[in-house]
This record gives sequence, C-alpha cells and structure tokens, in this order.
Amino acid sequence: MRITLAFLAALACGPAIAAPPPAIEKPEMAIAYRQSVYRMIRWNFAPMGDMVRGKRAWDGAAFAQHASRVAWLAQQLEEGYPVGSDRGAITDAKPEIWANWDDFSSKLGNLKRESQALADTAAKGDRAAMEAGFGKLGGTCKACHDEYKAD
Ligand code: ASC
Repeated sequence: MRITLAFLAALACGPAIAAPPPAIEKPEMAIAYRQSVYRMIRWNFAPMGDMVRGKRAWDGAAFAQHASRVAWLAQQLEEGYPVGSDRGAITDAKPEIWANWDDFSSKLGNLKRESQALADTAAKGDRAAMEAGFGKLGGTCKACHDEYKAD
C-alpha cells in the first residue's frame, strides 16, 4: 500500500505526459475560442509595447494590469488546440502544432511562465525590470509564431 501511494505520488509530481486535448465535435468552436484569447492577449500586449517603445506615456499601474491579464489569458490557450482543430474554420495554426505537440506545449509553457513572471515583476513597479520582462515575453510569442503560425 505504501509503495502504491508513493508510486502514485511520484506519478502525480512527475512530468505530465504531453498530449493535445481530445477532439471535439465542433473544431470551429476551438478555433474561435483560441483566436478570441489571442485577440485579448494582443489588446493587452500592445499598450505595454507602446509604453516600452515610448509611444505612450509610462503608466506602471496600467502596465501591471495588462501584464496580469496576459498571464491569466496565457493559461487558457492550450485547451484551444484539440486534436482535429487544424481545420474547420480559417486558421493560421499549422498542422505541425499537433505533429510536434511536446514542442508546441513547451513553447506555450514558456509563454505562461514569462507572462506570469512579468505580472509578478510589474506588481513591484520596477520599470527597468518590467521592460526587460516584456522583451522576454515578446520572445516567447515570436518563437511560437515562427514555427507554428502560417502568416
Ligand atoms: C504583438 C503581436 C505579436 C507579438 C510578437 C512579439 O504585438 O501581434 O504576435 O507582439 O510580435 O514578438
């Protein structure tokens, strides 16, 4: 019994077996869902970029709010990629996403980690750290788009 519990505990704490969410009846719903999340991310990402680039007055509180929204949204992306949702509606998501799921999932993990790191940093209000964190976050967007977004 002890061995079984220890084994289960080890399983629970070990690395998750990466697999895309199972297929759903209406893949177009998943496509619409993930595109909505990306639009909301972009809505919040853009003003931070404008502040970093000096195109908008620095507002640390607004930056922190945008950063925390992006962190929250980033957690909700992976569920938007069920098997079979490479088609069903117009999408820039390449089939390579599902063919290389471990890699895609780990790149999404980078987005989750860096967006949360930026939200945590922004809550402390250190502008230089926020600008650096924003750059790292942008890198995680780009890394995925380069390989997995057709545009
Ligand atoms: C944006 C946008 C992206 C990311 C990416 C960051 O504003 O639409 O896809 O930033 O370009 O590298």
